[in-house]
Amino acid sequence: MSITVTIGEKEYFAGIPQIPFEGPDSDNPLAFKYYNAERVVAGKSMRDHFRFAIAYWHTFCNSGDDPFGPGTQPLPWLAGDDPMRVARQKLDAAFEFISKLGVPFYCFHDRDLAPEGDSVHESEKNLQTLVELAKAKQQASGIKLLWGTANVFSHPRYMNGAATNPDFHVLTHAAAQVKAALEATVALGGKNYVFWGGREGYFTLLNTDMKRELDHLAMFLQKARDYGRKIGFKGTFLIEPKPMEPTKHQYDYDTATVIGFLRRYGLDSDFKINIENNHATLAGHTFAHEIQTAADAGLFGSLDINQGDPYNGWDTDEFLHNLYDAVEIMLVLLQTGGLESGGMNFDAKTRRSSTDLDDIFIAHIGSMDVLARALLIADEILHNSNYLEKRRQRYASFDSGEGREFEQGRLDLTELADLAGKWGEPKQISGKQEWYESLLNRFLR
Ligand code: XLS
Ligand code: NI
Ligand code: NI
Repeated sequence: MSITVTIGEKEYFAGIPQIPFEGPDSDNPLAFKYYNAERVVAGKSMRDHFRFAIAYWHTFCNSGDDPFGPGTQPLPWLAGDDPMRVARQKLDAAFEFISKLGVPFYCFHDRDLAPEGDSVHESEKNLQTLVELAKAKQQASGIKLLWGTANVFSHPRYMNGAATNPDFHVLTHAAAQVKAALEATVALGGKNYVFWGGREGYFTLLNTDMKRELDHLAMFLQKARDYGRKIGFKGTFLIEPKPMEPTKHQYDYDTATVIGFLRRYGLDSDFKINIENNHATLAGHTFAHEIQTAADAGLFGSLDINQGDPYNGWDTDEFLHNLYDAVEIMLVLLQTGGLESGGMNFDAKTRRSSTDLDDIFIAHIGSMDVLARALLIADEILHNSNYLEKRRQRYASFDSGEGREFEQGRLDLTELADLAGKWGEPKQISGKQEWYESLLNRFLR
């Protein structure tokens, strides 16, 4: 399953060939040092461990603007005044980039792919036109769609929310967009469909009926699910939690909150969770914690792979480059069965001051390598150390005798209390945190 380089009307990344694997000794910034798609680790190729996907919005639509200044990165495919022409140029650039990088998947919002028109109908037509072109590009390159989604947060009409907007009229526009984005996802064979509730939240409870808004959100998701299934979508619906930004309090705060929501409204057999590292940081959790929480609930879906900055409180969407964190993630993924129909979507952008076109390649290659290296390290820790045995031993008192009976529900509170009286004060047992941390560091090589 290899990817064929696909160039459109114009070659945007001229001089850059398909990125080769050259191994850890290479100093070529445009080569992989660790990511070798065919290499099998723990019974699976690296391609299947990661299922990397390129985020259309950051990589092809965003030229580095921030609240304090305009874009700095001259992206040649965004030049021109005709929005449909620009959309076609963007598609050319996207498939050239993704195929040269050799990545198997991509992800988009409706508005990344095609511009909004003057009416609901015209917006739908624009999207359909681009979907047909994208279909041909997918066929020519072998690249597939990991997920589609609708951008129901940028347009000013969504300033008070989309599915949770207090004005029903606004909700209907969100429905029109989600309907068209679901159709696009089905037409392109998307494996998943994502809901990130950008403006689904509130700034002050004084003007907010939270219960009613959450009921509306759930109803909206149920109707989206029903429509998706009706038009033949067999994939997974995903909710992407984020605690804040743009709203002060977002309803999909973190993985645990979303698990509760899905179960409360009976959505947990169609929906799973798409976890983003930077959002975990904002919620005060590690990425590993969020993945473990979702996996333990049987609701782990997919990943938005990036990293935030622990020193400030917003979504900086940096390319993941921290090896230690990457190892923790891969340890969890290897133990929980990993990505099934999910993937690792680069919801990340190059820094505003990284203005060369090849910086986009360097950024993605860097992240793919750090994750591939982390996979090798995590696999070694699991196979060539006593890590698992040591952790299992911590719980040995539940493996037999009364501990076992407790796990089986056969001891009541009085019987438990009697044991405390009989056994007296427990012997102190070290948690050995530094031992575990040193072990991980010993394998970082
Ligand atoms: C924003 C979100 C967004 C989703 C897709 O913070 O991460 O990019 O991934 O709508
Ligand atoms: Ni995201
Ligand atoms: Ni984000």
